[in-house]
Amino acid sequence: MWPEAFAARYRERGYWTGTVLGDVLRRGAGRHPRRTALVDGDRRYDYAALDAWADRTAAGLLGIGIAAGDNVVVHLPNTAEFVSLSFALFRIGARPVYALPAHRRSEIAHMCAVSEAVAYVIPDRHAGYDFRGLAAEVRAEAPALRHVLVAGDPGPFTALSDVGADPVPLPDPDPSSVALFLLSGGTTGLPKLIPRTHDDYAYNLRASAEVTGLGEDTVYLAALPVAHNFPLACPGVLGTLHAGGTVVLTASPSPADAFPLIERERVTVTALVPALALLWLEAAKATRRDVSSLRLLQVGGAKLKEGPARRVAPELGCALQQVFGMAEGLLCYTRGDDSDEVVATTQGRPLCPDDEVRIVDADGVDVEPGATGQLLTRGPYTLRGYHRAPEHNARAFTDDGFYLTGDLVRALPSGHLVVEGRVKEVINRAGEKVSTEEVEGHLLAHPAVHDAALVGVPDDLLGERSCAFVLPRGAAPSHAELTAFLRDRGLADYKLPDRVEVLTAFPYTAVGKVSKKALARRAAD
Ligand code: J2J
Repeated sequence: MWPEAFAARYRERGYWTGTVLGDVLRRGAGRHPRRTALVDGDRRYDYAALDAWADRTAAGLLGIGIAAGDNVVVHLPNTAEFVSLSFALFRIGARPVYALPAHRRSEIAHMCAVSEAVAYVIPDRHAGYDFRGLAAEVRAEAPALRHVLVAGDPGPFTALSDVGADPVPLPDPDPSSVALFLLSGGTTGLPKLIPRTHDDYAYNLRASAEVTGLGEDTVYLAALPVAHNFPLACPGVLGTLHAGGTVVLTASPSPADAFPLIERERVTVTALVPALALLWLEAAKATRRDVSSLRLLQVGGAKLKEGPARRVAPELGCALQQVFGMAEGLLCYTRGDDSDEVVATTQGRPLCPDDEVRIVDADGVDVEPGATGQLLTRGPYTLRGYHRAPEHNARAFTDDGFYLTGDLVRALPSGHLVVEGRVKEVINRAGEKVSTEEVEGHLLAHPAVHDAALVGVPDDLLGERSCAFVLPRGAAPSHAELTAFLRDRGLADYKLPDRVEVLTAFPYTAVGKVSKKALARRAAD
């Protein structure tokens, strides 16, 4: 957590206001109870109804013994239950640990273990997958888990809809306490949990809503998985509810599903990763749907190339905002009054005047202005440490609390940043982050794999794809065999290598480490 001098400054400057996240919805329900807050397919909730639902769920959760300080792994797709449950948990001071829909046993069991979760919340089925089977496996591995709650048909577990009771007086969480945990995409080895406090996340969503120009007339389409920081609070679902707008949920961001919703609900703002933005640009050429209500498209999660950036306004008929963000905190946005040039060629500038940014060389020394180096940052909504990861924290932060982002950037005199690459061992596959060390660890568990190295290969659509180089032990395993093996180990699909290449030896660097650069060149060729 932040040292007291920093906390005092962030309060004094009005970033931390003592707002708890449960109040974001409560205020809207008081001011405009009949306005539509949330649309999920045919289900529509006004602010009063969503607020009352969250209160009933909060009372029900307390009733089954979930209390302040408890952690709950929330593994729900973009559904109304995700939103009402999140507010219920915020209100009782229990902390959602947000899993992505694509996560499977390996990730979920790890999240349950690290957070000592007391409950795990799933849909019955989603995207052709039965989550109740997964829950049975996870429960066998997670002794602290007391409840499995299911949105839909519960099977052997408890229906989330049965966890409801008449509202009871609720405790007031401390605004400086942890409100939720996000999953890190940018670290080594197993995924880390990022604690976000009420104060810091309330600032995150409020300032993001301001800089993005959200208001009561905003209709925000949540097309990316809302468990991710970007569509959740940048400004996303929570920022839209703070601004008094309407959130429209879709589980599928494909143009075939999203365009009809934009037409029907007169959507004004949405957020996409570059790979999806490219699909939308192509689909916009031929669509008969009226998407003219769109005023702003946010694109982030991976670098948007200048070519597609320049196509957004003419081809989709809306403004573009580039977003360079991270679940760890720092958010950079291009602004409405930035020139077209800046919007097309930079990834924005930091959200908060008190976001401190350093750009350093390999020795940790600040580079000359305009030169490229690793981005370090600290500020009022950037974490000071991962949850229960002291060894990793010692490497991921400087002694004075700067977070090492692992991103290579350069700064323009205006403060806008251009992302030039990264030093971290992560593959950014269509905005989804794949830790090479994590996947290599699983590959090494295969009896026919002597050694393994995963590298990213540039890809026109996804930005990057993954290629696994393996040194076999005996007969080389096939791609299909390795894929089945990794799936069996419970790894999310987006982490499966897109390609497997068998080698007899790895190239090495001068200091005797496997040369990922040489392997990446080889894969790209
Ligand atoms: C290049 N790389 C980018 C960009 C993120 C908003 C937007 C994105 C995220 C996110 C987020 C990038 N250009 N525009 O949480 O609130 C890469 C960087 C960064 C990492 C963080 C948000 N935008 N990236 O993507 O935690 O490498 O958050 O450090 O998933 O994505 O990944 P993640």
